[in-house]
Amino acid sequence: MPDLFDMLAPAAESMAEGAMLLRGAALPYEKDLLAALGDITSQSPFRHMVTPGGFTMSVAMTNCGAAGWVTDRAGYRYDRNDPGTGRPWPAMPKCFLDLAVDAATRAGYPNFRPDGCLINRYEPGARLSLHQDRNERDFANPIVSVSLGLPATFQFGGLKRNDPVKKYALRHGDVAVWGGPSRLFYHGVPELKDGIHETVGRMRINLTFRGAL
Ligand code: MD3
Ligand code: FE
Repeated sequence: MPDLFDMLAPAAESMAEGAMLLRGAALPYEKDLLAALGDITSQSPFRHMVTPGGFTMSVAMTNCGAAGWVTDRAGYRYDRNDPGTGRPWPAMPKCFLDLAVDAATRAGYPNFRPDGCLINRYEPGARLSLHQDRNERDFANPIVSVSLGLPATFQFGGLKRNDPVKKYALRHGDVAVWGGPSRLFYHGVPELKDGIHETVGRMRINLTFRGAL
């Protein structure tokens, strides 16, 4: 039987085959997510990582869960330890896991159990150029993303870098699930516009839940 939350949730919007946008789905979790985020970043702070090509990323990152995504001159990979602290990444908070599993279930992936969450922090001007996410072991797992704070434009293309891109506004509380054919689609975020969000401040935070290992 659907609970009150399901009944009040707006219908999922399809972005592409396998990709669903759940507007506002993180809003009931907002307070818990922001508190848990503070715990995580006190243990594993945001940092600007370096790409294999030697560029410092404008997006600052950290991770929680068993596996964290990292990049340095040696390449892109998942690591059980935070290279900054030498210790395991902070555990995945229950509210993170609950939201990811709930969203994946609503999008048609009831068996998804993420083992890592990459946390991206965009300050005004930060951007993420068009890329594919292909460091995960099994592309049958979807990726769940949660947007918090300032709104961003999200660019979503196809399997080839030169495929035409669609643009979506991703706002505070929006959750998207990327599976099936869309799992390997190129995507990116152009420069974040300046602004101040009333609960998150002068930044955008994006959580991406992954089956990494
Ligand atoms: C579509 N993050 O962390 S979230 C990333 O807003 C990343 O921080 C962006 O791309 C951000 O890798 C976009 C939406 C997203 C995340 C992963 C995807 C869309 C995706 C993987 C495959 C297809
Ligand atoms: Fe990505």
